[in-house]
Amino acid sequence: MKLILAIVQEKDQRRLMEGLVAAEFQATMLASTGGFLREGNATILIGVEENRIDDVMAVIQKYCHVREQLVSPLPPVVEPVDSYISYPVKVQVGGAIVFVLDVERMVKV
Ligand code: 2BA
Repeated sequence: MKLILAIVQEKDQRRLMEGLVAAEFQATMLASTGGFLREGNATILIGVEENRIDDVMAVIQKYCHVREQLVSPLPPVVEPVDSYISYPVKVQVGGAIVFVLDVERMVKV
């Protein structure tokens, strides 16, 4: 068995969970925060048999989209704040960051 851990954008989380349930996968959603943007995202845990990993990936790809986001960099610590002009920069976020982990044992008691 494998544990798929997918970090997805807030905008995609609801439809992805619905898509997973419709495809008969069991999933748990945790609220999380990205370290770079400091914005809410969702971490979804999905326990699956190895032969269904590609099916889960297909559902994730269907519902998670790449988006561009503007970020205003913080002023450098050494410069006076009033002499610093910050230009927003674009970063690409998502579709999803996916980790696939080995599961030693799953027990339901
Ligand atoms: P954040 O850390 O908020 O990052 C949002 C997006 O900002 C990233 O999108 C990436 O395009 C950009 N970014 C991140 N760090 C950067 C940096 N030092 N310089 C420039 N741009 C940077 P994604 O790569 O799609 O990641 C989306 C979210 O997935 C991340 O949100 C983070 O919560 C999670 N994530 C990504 N890679 C991870 C990893 N290796 N381990 C754990 N979580 C990860």
